[in-house]
Amino acid sequence: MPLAGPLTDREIEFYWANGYLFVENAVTGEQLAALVADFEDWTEESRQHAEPYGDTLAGRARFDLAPEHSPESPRLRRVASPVEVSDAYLEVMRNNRALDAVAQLIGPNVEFNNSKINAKQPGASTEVKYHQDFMFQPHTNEDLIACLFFLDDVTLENGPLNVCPGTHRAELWDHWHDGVYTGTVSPEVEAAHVGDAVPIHGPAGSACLMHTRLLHGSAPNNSGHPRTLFISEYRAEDSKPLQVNHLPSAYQGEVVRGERTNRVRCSSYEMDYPEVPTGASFFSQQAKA
Ligand SMILES: O=C(O)CCC(=O)C(=O)O
Repeated sequence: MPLAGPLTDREIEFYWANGYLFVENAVTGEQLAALVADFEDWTEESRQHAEPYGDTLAGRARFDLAPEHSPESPRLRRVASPVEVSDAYLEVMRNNRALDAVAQLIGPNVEFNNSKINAKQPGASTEVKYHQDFMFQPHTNEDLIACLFFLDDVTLENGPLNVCPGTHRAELWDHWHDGVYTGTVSPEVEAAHVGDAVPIHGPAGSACLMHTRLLHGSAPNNSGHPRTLFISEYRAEDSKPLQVNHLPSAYQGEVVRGERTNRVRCSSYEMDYPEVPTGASFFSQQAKA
C-alpha cells in the first residue's frame, strides 16, 4: 500500500519500472534562490585558488576545480557535502518535495546518506562516465535514491544527466577493470546501453529521482550556459552501509522522514568491493578509465 505524498500512482509505477522520475518544482523559488546564491559565492571564492581546497571529514578537499579553471574563468566543478557549510543546502536537504516523494517510494523511514554539487560551467570538459551509484556504495539493500536538483535550467546542450531506463533491474556491472577501480562500466557495457539513454532536462528547481542501480552518465557542457546540480542522496532507514561513506558529513545517517527502527534488511547480490576515492572527487577515479 503506497504511502501518501506528492506522487500519483502512475508516477510511482513509472519510477519502479524505469528507475528514475522527473519532478518539477522540487524546491520552492526561495530555496532555489538561496542555493544559487551560495554557489555563486563559492564560485567567486574559487578565483583565489589554483588547486582543490577546503577540508572535509574525509580529509579530502571540499572544493574541486576543473582542469580549465583560472581566476578569470572560474571552473568550480564539485563541492563535497555542501550541507556542512551552508544553511541553505542543509535546509533543502531536510525539507523538499523530492524528499517527500522519496519517502513515498522507499519510506516511511528515510535517512540522509550524502550530498554534493556537480557543476559544469559553459564549455567545461567535465563529463561523468556511465556508472551505477551502488557500485561506489554497497548497502544491505538497494533502497537508495539520489535526488539531483537543477540549480540552472537543464537543456539538451548544457550536459544533462543521461539515464538508461530499466537498468536498475539489470545486473551490477563491474567498475573494476584490469585491477583498477575506475568507477565506470566497461566500454562494451556502455556501448550496449548508451543508445537507450534518455536526457533529463527541465527548468531550474526541478529534480530527477534516481535508483541507486540505474546506469547513468553525462556529457560535457557544449553550451554558453552553466549546468549546476545539487545531489542529495537518501536511503531507507533499514539499508545499512557496507563501505565507508565517500562523502561523509556530520549529517550522514540523520533520519529525515519517519523514525529510527534499528532494523536491518538484506537483499541478495554479489559485487567486487569498491575503492574509496583519495582525490577530491570521483572524477579522479574515472580519469583512470
Ligand atoms: O553531474 C552529473 O551529471 C551526474 C552526476 C552523477 O552521475 C553522480 O554524481 O553519480
